[in-house]
Amino acid sequence: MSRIIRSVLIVFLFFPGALAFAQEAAAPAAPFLRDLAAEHNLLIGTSLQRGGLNNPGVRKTAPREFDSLTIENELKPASVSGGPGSYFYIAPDYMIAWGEEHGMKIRGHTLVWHNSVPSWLKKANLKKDQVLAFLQDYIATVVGRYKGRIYAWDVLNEVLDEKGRLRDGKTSFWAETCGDGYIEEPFRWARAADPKARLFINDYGVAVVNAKSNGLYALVKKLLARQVPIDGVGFQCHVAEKSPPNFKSVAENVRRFIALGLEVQFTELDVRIQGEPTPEQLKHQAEIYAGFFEIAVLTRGVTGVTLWGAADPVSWIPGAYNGFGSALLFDDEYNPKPAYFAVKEALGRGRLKNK
Ligand code: 9MR
Repeated sequence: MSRIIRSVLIVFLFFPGALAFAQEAAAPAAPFLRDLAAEHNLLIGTSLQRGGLNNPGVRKTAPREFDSLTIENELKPASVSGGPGSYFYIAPDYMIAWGEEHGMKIRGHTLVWHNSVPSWLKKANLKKDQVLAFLQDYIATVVGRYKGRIYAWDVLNEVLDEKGRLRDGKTSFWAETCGDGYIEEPFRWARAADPKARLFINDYGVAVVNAKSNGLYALVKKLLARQVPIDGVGFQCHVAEKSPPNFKSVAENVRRFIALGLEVQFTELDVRIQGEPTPEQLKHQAEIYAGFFEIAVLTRGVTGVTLWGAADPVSWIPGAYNGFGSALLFDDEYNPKPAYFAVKEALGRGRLKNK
C-alpha cells in the first residue's frame, strides 16, 4: 500500500468527521439546477416513487435541484383505482404534500394509459358506455381532488403505435373497449375538473421527426381543430447513450408543435449506459443531456424538462434494461456526474428574455 493511501485511510479511521467533510466537499454548490432553470422560465423536474422518498439521498438531492415533481407511479389508474368508487390516495397525498413543502410544482401522471388499467376494470367485462362512464367519473374525481395543486396532467399516455397510428385493440384495453372514443373526452373532463391544469398528451419515440411524431402531430392538429382542450405535448426521451437522437431533428420537431400554439416538455428524460460506465461514456452522456437542455433553453415554448428519477439508485432503468444503468445526473452516492455539470452549463448560458 502506498504511503499516501495509508495516510488517507488513517485519517478517515481516526477522524470519521473527515469523511463527512470529503463528501460535503464533493456536493454541488449554489446556484443549483432549479435556480438556473428558473431564469429561463423553465421548470426542471424529477420523477419520484413513494419508496424513493424513504431514501435520505433522494430527500436531500431532489428538492435542492428540481422545482417540479412528477408522481412516477402512484397516480396511475392501476395504483389509484381499487374498484368502482374506491380510491387509494395515501401515497400520492404524501408525495404531493412533500413536493409542495419544497416549493416543487406537481405533474400528474397519468389519466389514460394502456399499461395501467385497473385489474378489476379489465375483468369487469363492461361495454363501451360503461367504460367511458368509469373514465369520466375517475377523471372528475382524481383531477378534482388535486385541483389547484397539480399544475399539469399527462391526460393521454402512449396512445400511438410505432407508426404513429392510434393503438388498436390488441395492445390497448381502451381501444379494445372504446375504439377511438377515449381520445377526446378525457381532455374535456380534465378541463372541467380543473380549468387551470395544463393538459398534455405524452409519448415515447416522438422526440425527432419520424413516422410516430408525424402521427402525433397530425393527431394533435386534429384535436385542436375540434376544440379539444389540449395545452401541451410531452416527449418522454428515454435515450440510450449509444444511440443519441439527431438534435437538429429534435429542435425542428419541437418547433412544429410549438407553432401549433402548444407548449412542449421533455417529460421523462434519462440516458442509459450499458455496463460499468467509462469516462468516455459519461462524457458522451453529458453531451446528450446538454443537447436536450440547449434546445429547452433556446426554444420559447419549451416549458419543462423532467428527469425520470432523481439519481441512479432510484432509476427504473436497471430493472427494465438488463445490464444498463447510470442513466441520471447523480451517481450511486448522490454525487454529481459529468452530465450534471453539462446541464448546469447549458442552463447557465445565454439568458432568454420573455421566455
Ligand atoms: O418508471 C416507472 C416504473 O417504476 C414502473 O414500474 C412502470 C410501470 O408502471 O412505469 C415506469 O414509468 C413509465 C412511465 O409511466 C411512462 N413512460 C415509460 C416509463 C418507463 O417505463
